[in-house]
Amino acid sequence: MDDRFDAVVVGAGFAGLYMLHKLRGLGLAVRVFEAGDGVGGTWYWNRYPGARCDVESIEYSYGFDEELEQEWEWTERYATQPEILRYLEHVADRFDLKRDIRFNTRVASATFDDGTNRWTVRTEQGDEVDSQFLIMATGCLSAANMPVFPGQETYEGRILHTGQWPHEPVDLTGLKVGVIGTGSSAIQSIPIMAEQAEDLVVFQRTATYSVPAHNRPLDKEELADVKRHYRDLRRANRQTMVGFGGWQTPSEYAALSCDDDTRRRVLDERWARGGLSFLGGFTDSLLLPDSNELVAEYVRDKIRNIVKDPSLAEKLAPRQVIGCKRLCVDTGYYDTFNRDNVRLVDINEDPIEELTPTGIRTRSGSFDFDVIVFATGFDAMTGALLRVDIRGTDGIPLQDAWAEGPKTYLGLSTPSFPNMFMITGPGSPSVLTNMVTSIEQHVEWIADCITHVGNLGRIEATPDATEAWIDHVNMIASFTLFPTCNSWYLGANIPGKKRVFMPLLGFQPYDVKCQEVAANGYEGFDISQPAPVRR
Ligand code: N01
Repeated sequence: MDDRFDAVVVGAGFAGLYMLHKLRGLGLAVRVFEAGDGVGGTWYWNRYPGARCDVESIEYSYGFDEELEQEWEWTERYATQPEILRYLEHVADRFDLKRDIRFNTRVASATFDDGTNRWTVRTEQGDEVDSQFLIMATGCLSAANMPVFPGQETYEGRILHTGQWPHEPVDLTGLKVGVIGTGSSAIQSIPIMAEQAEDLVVFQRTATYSVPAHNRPLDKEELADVKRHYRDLRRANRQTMVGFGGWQTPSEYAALSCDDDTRRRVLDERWARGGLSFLGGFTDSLLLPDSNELVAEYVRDKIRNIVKDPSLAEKLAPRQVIGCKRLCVDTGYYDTFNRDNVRLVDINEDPIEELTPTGIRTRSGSFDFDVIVFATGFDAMTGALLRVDIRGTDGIPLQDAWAEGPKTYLGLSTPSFPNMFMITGPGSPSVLTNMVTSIEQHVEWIADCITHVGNLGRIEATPDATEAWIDHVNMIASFTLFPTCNSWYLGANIPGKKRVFMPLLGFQPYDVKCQEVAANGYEGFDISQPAPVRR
């Protein structure tokens, strides 16, 4: 029947595509709903200038199919958004996935029926389908955070959000452009927008640590070598805490106990290599404030060396713990502020008072803009889940169940919402890892679990296991410096959002835990499997 499925998957990004492929391979009838008119998820929406992944392309790719990884040729160390989107299009075509995806279709609600143990899923476009399992592959960073400033409705220019960038090219040549925000999206787009715009003003709330990408083309030899050893790399990545960098030697130094020369050498080497592994130079820098400060001050010094105006350099130099907010990776970000057409407004000193018909008025001045770019990020990790009206047993809304913050067991499941899984949900390592490694681990675990539960079965995380898991996630975070700043990991970027540290630190131990849970008959879950009908 057209409207009855074994599984409904919401989202057709990296997670939804692999989930569909995996479940179809098990012989299940699957329907995917995708709001966009194409596959790609985050790589479909984030088309802002300069968008690229800051996990290296050879690692930010699927490992589930050896032929796929052998045939695809990445061209740069860090792939651009268009290249990643082409890759996902290729995957969708290669595995004939699109025939089971409804594009331009946004899921509005999902309601669990206690009697039948099935979900009814309704879309904004009027579909109503019925499914045993509901799998939310909605992404951790997909619900745009669009702050509303006083007077915003009066602004007559164009407002763009980096996470919802138009599909047609946006030409900023000769325009006056304002950018609000200085996170990863801003750091990548500002240098490129500055080359086009006549005048670019950046409104900074929190200065950002960024390390150079040192992006470069991948040469054929290097790629061929990786392909010869791809299995080893994938295996090694699964043994790391972050799901990438499995071939890199783990640090043997604590910043507080090595001598100045060694510390300097380690930092210089990591800076010269570029990328996110900069933070892995020392074993103690995400644990001890004094160690962290040594690394932070190194980056501040780099900023002081790059930015010619000393007072501007001090404004761009972050003060919070490095790594507490996600580290950024850039190409020419700080240097962009040496340009004559670029200005910085520190909105802590000079807050945005309102948007006017012609631009932005701060406490001390007015700026006219043709375009204002909101690089203001996302309602991370829970936003996309809570924007769907999901109702579990007894009609309980997910919004109510998570009023005090997300409550999950393993980041995969939440009590009172049987037969619903989240891919890279809050409480799993997700955003603190290479997302593709985490997605593959989740998809494979969910597929095994669904096979175990079987047709007509029902599985639900127990409240006790969930409470214990939340304590575990918090306990691990409390050993580190991660909870010490206003990051989106804590929900601190969204006014009124309950502050809870959402991701779990440590991919490898998490993977082991998930395997143990499955091996022990899915401990922490209640499973009911009706006896098979005998004829
Ligand atoms: O969003 P962000 P993003 N008034 O939340 C500011 C991934 N990603 O889209 O820090 C004024 O980091 C906000 O200020 P503050 C990556 O995981 C990856 O840049 O909250 N300012 C901040 O400066 C990343 O971390 C890649 O004080 C406001 C900025 O807007 C995540 O996505 C590329 C404000 C938002 O920064 C999100 O990145 C891009 C307000 N009302 C993204 N509200 C790569 O792989 C927010 N801000 C390279």
